[in-house]
Amino acid sequence: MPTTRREFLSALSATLLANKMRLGASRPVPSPAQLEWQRKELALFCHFGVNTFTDREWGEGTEDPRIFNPSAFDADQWASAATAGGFRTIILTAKHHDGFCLWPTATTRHSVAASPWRDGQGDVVAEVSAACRRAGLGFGVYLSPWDRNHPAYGDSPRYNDVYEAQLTELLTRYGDIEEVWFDGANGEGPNGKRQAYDWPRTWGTVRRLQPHAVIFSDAGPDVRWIGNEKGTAGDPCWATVDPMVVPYPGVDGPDVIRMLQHGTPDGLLYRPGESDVSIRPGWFWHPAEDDKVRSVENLLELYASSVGRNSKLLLNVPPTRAGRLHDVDVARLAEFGATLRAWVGTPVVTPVRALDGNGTALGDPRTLLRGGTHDGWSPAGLTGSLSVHWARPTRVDTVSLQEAVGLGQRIAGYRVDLEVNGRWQPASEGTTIGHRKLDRIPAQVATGARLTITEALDRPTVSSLGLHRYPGD
Ligand code: FUL
Repeated sequence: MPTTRREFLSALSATLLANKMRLGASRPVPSPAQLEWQRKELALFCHFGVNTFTDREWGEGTEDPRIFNPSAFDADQWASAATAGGFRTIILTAKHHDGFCLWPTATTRHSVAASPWRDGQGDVVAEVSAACRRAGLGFGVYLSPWDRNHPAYGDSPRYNDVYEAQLTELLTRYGDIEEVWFDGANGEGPNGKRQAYDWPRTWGTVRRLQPHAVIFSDAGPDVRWIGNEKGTAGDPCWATVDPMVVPYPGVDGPDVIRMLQHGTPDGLLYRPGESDVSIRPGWFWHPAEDDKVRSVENLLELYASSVGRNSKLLLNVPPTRAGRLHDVDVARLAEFGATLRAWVGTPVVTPVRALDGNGTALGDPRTLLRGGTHDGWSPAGLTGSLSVHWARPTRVDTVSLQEAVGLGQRIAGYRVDLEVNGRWQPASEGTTIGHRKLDRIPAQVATGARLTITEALDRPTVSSLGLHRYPGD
């Protein structure tokens, strides 16, 4: 790291300056790419490669490329399963730690070109990116820096050139890349050597070749890891972080995990968290796990503990040896998508009146609270309340709140009360809201809801307040 530390700090100060200049804001605000990334809420992760054929999680790098031979590869099937589930992006493991490349690269013979699949003429990255484009989905790549096959690994400058060449191929051949996913694993190479990665160079390459892509690593720079692989963000969860606590990928320790989980209200950088988790116990497909696919209820809980806490959910669904997503997983995704649309996608009440804390009418709540990124309802000062009212008593058990995060994340305390039989009853309270906060509450038959902002770091703007009912309740 020491050789690159200076470059890190200069990149950091450039980002800080850019943050300050954007909208002239006093608090960090998201870049347009970060904002768009978070609004998509759900991305599908696909771990696919030689491990799919060896039934392993981490390949050794010694696998024979001839084992890679999906029998009925169909990237459109992946894309339609993603769409049915409500996912907006697919991120593919173009290369995992075993070093096998899913595209015909000039940097190694250890790739699809040496496999019998499509007579060595196939290109998984090309087919998945094209399927995403046809389906209107974003496309992202995972390129493992750790490479247990490449002979140059551990010979730092030489391997860094190889890695740069691989990244360049991926970022120049397949159209728009929405997210580049950098895993922090740094083990030994085939020669027993460890590699010093050159992150500033790598990130610079992404910026140059795909300026609209967001870069993920545990430390950012655009999107941070949420600190676990359970699909659970911290509560509270700030999009802002202190970069001095998480200065570069691979840095470890309890302070780091706390920062990744919760962010910090006084963080200088806007760096929202991504929650990666698998629909099965493993990241790759294993036949023995076909009956261990998460239930719809469990997936909805993951949504609530990630997206519902101001994070993004990156759900891994691994393709099988056929090169298709398994029927069980496909059915689960479709059911998850339908249930989520019926729950968070469908408010059970349509408020007809909105009043401020003094009882003054605020205009049509549908216009005021329509989920904008830069507008909504704001109290006169840092705190205040708003109530919405609807015509018929209705059973509700979930509150969904959104903050206009385009202005920066500002809300640091809130309370929700429900109007039950003409009286306000406490329903939920919390700290951060951010892009979305989802609170499941004891079911009540209510005619109104009141949101009170109890603490904020700057004048807050609430962009939506939705009342919902969990399907089946
Ligand atoms: C980890 C890797 O070691 C796993 O195999 C998987 O790819 C996961 C998403 O990241 O660090």
